Amino acid sequence: MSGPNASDTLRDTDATTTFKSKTQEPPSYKVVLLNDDFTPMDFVVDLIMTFFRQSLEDATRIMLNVHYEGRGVCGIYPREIAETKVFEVNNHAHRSGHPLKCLMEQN
Ligand code: TYC
Repeated sequence: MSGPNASDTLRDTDATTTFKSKTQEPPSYKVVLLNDDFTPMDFVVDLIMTFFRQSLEDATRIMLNVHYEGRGVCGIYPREIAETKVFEVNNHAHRSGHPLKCLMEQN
């Protein structure tokens, strides 16, 4: 047998029968970097390597994607980890005198 059964599903009340698992993954969040005209490229590459544990090659690719597309995803995390990344990245940029901004978006 395959498919959902009565013990692990919820039945919708409308005519369309859909099933929802009771054991859903917690929501994940994209941590997004925004482009600006002032933050130096090498600072952004360093920041991506440090805070998102990326290689020089991948950090450079992500930075250039942000530079040309206006924004880019640096990583996907559970809510509290994403919140900490955003806070630390924005703090680091601000303390260093750069306007770079980081935000999170639910997936
Ligand atoms: N656009 C910046 C420059 O030309 C580089 C940059 C990339 C800034 C990514 C912010 O999130 C950013 N120096």
